[in-house]
Amino acid sequence: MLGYMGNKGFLTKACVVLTVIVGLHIILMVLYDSDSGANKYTKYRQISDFVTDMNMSVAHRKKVLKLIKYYSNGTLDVDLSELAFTNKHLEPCPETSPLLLGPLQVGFANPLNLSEVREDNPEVNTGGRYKPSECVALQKVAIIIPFRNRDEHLKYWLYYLHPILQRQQLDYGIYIIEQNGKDTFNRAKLLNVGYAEAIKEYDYDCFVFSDVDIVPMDDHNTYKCFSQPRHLSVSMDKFGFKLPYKNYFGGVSAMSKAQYLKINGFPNNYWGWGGEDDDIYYRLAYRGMTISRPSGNIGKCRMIRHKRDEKNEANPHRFKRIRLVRKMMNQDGIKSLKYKVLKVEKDQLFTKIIVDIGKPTKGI
Ligand code: BGN
Repeated sequence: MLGYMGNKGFLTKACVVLTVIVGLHIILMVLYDSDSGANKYTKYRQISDFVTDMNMSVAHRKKVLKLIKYYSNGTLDVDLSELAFTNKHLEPCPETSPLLLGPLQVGFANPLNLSEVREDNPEVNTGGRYKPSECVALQKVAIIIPFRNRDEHLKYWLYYLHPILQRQQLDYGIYIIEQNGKDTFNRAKLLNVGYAEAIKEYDYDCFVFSDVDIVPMDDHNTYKCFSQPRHLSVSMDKFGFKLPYKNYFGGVSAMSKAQYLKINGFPNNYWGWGGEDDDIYYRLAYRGMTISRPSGNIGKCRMIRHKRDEKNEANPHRFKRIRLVRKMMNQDGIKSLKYKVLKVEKDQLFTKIIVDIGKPTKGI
């Protein structure tokens, strides 16, 4: 019995060694045969295809790649380390996705069933995570939604946004940040929590901050980051499909990690409705940034009509706070953020994080 097993082990090893030697031979022939002008990319593809076809384990693949490098004697000027970890060589996605449809019908009359939304989006994985299988996404985007008591709105948001984000060929994750308890709502602090929690999970390079009740009406309005902070909800139905004022930065916005950190994130001390989005706008302006926007047509979106939430009354301190942005932005932001995660719920369509963010202290 033992002798037989030993024999089988030997035969398997011999086969692997033989395959590797033949493989190396083929690769070296390809390399030396190719004319000196053959570009790096062709070489990369040839090696990549070969290594992938062999269907080896990652550890094994690494060994083979080491050997290839050794035998190519330094003539191989491609980065082989990358190949060891990818099963398939994918091209980067194009700058504009070919899957976009343009203007979309958006309405909120029919009630939705979350199980159906899950079934409609089979490629979305636990936590609301997706990345295109056809190409390497250009950006890794965390979408952060401040939340409390808006389950109906969330269903519409997920129903509309998941297909749009997939067509936009983004590598994305959905984070619903729910404020626990009944104290006054604090949108900007919840957004900071979303940023802090999302980066613990994945190497996101872009953050989209969205209200739960806003849905874009054209999928060319890509939920990604630009060289300047992006305002996406530029023509909302509620404001007659135009900006309510020039520096409006509420609703849906996107910032790269660098842009967000440059302003020390968002203020933590706007309790109740209003002003926090203007504070963020001034933070950006004081750090020398400008706002990038899609055209009014592409930037059209619908907001779900609803009555003012309880415990989100207009914040009477917002006028005073706005005047103090320049002074306060260094002290108050992501660097001073404090909160406690109470529960994390992983749905197929989203990650919900229930947090204790405290309550307003007197005079704020
Ligand atoms: C503005 C609010 C914004 C809100 C928009 C649109 C303030 C600050 C006053 C100093 N700003 O008036 O927070 O997003 O209306 O509703 O209240």
